[in-house]
Amino acid sequence: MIAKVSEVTHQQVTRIEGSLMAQGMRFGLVCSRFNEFITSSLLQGAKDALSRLGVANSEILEVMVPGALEIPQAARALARTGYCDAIIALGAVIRGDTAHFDVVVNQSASGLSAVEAEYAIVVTNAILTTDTIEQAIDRSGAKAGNKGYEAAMVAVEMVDLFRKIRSYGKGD
Ligand code: INI
Repeated sequence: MIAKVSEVTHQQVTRIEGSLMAQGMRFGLVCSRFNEFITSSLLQGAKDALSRLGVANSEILEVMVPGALEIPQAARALARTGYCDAIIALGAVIRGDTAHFDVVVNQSASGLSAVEAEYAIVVTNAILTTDTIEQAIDRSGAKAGNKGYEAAMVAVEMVDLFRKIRSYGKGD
């Protein structure tokens, strides 16, 4: 006889999700000085988020670089040290300012992805790419939130998620 659907029991699918528990995590903040009036707010936002989540200043390394193009270079050097669980990239590329906007945007993003892939480390990207200064202001703490704050929150969640996923591995 075919069982009625109501009689069939299914094991629940296991869902894994990162939480915002930042205990035992260390972070690298890599921030560019170009458009510093924007990037300083992103940096402050990232530090505020980590502080809210209980991360002590002693667990944070803040690395300053000239421009967004240098962010992946410093991120790579930092990843190589093995010091941190996550790197948070903070910068501002504004189209109005630069003829090589596309170069800076593409190289900074692809450079960060390469670091993430090569070192299997969490890298979150709060390098703003905007058409105008107003848009950059909006995304660094005005109308559209603070992308530095968000990137730090995402970094904590992803480190925790990777730890949980790793716990399903075979230990090799
Ligand atoms: N760097 C930025 O972070 N934002 C910009 O908007 C920008 N503009 O406008 O050119 C910029 N340029 C500098 C670049 O990141 C490098 O520092 C420079 O090319 C030296 O390598």
